[in-house]
Amino acid sequence: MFKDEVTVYVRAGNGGQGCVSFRREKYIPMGGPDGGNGGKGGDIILTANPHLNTLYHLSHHQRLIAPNGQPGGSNNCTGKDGKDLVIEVPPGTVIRDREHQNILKDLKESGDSIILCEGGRGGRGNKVFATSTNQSPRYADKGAPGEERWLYLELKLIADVGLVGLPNAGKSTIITRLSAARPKIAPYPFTTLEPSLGIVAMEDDRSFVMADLPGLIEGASHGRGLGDKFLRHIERTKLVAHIIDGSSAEPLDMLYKIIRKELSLYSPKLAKKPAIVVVNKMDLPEAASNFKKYRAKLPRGTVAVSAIKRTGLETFLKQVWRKL
Ligand SMILES: Nc1nc2c(ncn2[C@@H]2O[C@H](COP(=O)(O)OP(=O)(O)OP(=O)(O)O)[C@@H](O)[C@H]2O)c(=O)[nH]1
Ligand SMILES: [Mg+2]
Repeated sequence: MFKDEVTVYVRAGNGGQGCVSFRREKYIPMGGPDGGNGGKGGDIILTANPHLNTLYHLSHHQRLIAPNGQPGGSNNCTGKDGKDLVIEVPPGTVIRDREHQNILKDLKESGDSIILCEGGRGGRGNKVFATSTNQSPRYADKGAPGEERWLYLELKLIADVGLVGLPNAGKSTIITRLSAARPKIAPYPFTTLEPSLGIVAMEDDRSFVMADLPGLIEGASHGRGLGDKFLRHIERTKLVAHIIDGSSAEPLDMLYKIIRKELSLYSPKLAKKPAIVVVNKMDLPEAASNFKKYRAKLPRGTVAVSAIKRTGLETFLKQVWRKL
């Protein structure tokens, strides 16, 4: 299961209570106060783990609470600190405050991490309060409460190039030809319901990350089809590869414009990203004649490929590499 947004409540541990205690030992009359301090509560830490690629594991845990510090003990024993709660998320996770929607941190690289809530300080034991005028204080501090907040986590996959296009254009077929990713492929629209990533290895050790996305249709910005929310995953790609089904009965330049329009409605910034247009299914005679007919109306450098016959894919990769 893929999940690219979750809201969670997090709370750091409370500080442990300070201890009120007096030293009582044979032959040591009036041993004085010996209550230890409480331990600090555990922090809430978020960290980016490169082995994760979804937020699904957090969707069952609405509340994540770090352990409290232990109370102080007699004999000047300090309570144990609560263990920090480390929450792992995939790189590319943007952390927002749920209420104000401001970005608290963008965990872009693997290993990036942030302390989101600090554990409460432990309370001081009665020993600390002893003074010359009050040598046997009968009070101690309570531990401070841990910080708490609601978070909104949003995953924006980090890929170099994202495949966009109408449903059935052959996006998933292309990524399976170029990488080890194996999204489902079928001759009906909306086969792909969630994005997937694949690493494309070129010769001489060069490689880049490609993202296959669900199909977009006209009106996606108003929620038609699967909507356009998954476009967040190409907000960070350096490049957009726009796949067109060459065998379509509709004019190819019109198909091209539908997607361009949806991209700019989603985000003008996205629409300005460098793009490569790919006409697929060139093994079919309709595609070959359509390509000839509409080539001039498509952007310069449009590549013709057949994912099934594996033709043109080299040229496509070279173009991608040059633009990256
Ligand atoms: N003839 C031919 N068929 C192709 C080619 N590429 C893909 N197809 C077929 O087109 C259909 C759709 O392919 P997908 O790869 O699932 O298309 P998609 O763009 O990922 O579709 P959605 O996930 O629904 O958006 C499948 O039946 C594929 O076998 C091609 O180069 N030539
Ligand atoms: Mg697909």
